Amino acid sequence: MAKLHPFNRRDFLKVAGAGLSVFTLPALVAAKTADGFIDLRATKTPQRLAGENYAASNLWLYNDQSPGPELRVKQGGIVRVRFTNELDEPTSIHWHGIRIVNSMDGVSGLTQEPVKPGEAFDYVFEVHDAGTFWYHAHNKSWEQVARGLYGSLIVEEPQPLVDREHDITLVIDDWRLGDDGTIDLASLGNLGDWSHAGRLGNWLTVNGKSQPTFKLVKGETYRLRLINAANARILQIDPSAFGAKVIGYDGFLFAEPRETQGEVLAVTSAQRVDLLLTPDDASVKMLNDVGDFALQEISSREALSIALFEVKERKSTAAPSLKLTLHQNEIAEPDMGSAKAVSLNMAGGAMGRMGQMMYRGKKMKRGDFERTGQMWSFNGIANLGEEPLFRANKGETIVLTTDNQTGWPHGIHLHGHHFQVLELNGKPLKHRDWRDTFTIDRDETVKIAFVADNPGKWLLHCHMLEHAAAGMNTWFEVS
Ligand SMILES: [Cu+2]
Repeated sequence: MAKLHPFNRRDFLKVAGAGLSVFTLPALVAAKTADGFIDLRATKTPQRLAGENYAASNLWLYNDQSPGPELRVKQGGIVRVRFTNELDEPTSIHWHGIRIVNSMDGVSGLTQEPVKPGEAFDYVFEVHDAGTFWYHAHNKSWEQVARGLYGSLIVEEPQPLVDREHDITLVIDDWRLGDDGTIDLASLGNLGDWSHAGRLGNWLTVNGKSQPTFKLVKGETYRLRLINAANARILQIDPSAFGAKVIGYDGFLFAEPRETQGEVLAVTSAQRVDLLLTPDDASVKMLNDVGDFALQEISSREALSIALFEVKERKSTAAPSLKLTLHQNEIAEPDMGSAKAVSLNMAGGAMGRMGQMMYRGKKMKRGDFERTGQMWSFNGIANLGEEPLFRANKGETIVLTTDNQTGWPHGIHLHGHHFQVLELNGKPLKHRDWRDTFTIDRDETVKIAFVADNPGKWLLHCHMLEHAAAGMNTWFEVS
């Protein structure tokens, strides 16, 4: 895996010492239109990524912000977004993890026509589940997301776990910067990335900043919402290193907080992890003697700090009280007795078994990859076929067994539904967590189950966006 590092250590340190360290929350509220819609625009925005000594990158952002404005809504509320496309190419917005009405899912070419340059589209949908979600472009995602078209979507519980001041979203991205410190646009669409691990970056940001510092108060409890917005990078973290407990994945909270005790947590592209953290002397691996600590990415030998946390002594005597009941979203349990079994064989990619592969009804031949960009397949078919992977009647339980015969890990995202992860390599998992994206390593088999209760045509794809572009896409229909 390409090494993730500050773009240039010396410059990085200069930047870090120059006062970028105090983090301010991104703008929380986007402007509203006269008729009550959130005004969200895809904009072409020059922005510096590597620091003041480098030129601005040509980014595509929502409302000129990286990440886009955080959208917040109460559970059961209605999201109303008037989206205007100010880019020179079509785009659409997917509301990742929301069990949404199909026509609002934002998948160009499947659930809507992409929004043309200069045109607008109203997204209106109810949010049934509370949790940590996000939104991002879903047309040519491999380029549009890489250039910055994403933001967080937080659905608040009726009684939030912590107050707003203790509720911190961290939208994490890895950008690929060139030698000049600007986003490497020339490598977008590089077929080497498409056939290998996807586009991995070399510059890590949280909420658009490199290694921001969050100020915490000792003894108070915080909720951290981690969102992996990277095109393809799997982030590896150890929440127990700073005393955090894991309370949920992909927006759905567990019944109880979980201690991970040194276990490495893989957070694949598009996945979210919610953590609960009470900084105190006993549990946190300190960075210094005043109790500061870091959230670190530990996939390479040299751990890299994603974000820093500065811990201050509490001034008042009482810490805010904490309601420790974790909110449970209502979701139908799979009925295993009457389930429909579906299998999904993943093949292709560099160093993998290609087998026989069909693309747009034709057998792929040697040399076709360079021409079509297609080299990954689900059940022998690259990209969306005429026929769905399966059809389900509304309310039917689907058990999907995925077998990864490629040489690479993947993160598979199911649209419109959350599922339970049942088994890994034939062994039942200790926790049947609800997710919308699951990780599958090479030679692994993962079994998931869900009730197909949301009518429409839905995408099922690898969320490593280059893999999706190069074939790892299919669809299913619920009627
Ligand atoms: Cu993949």
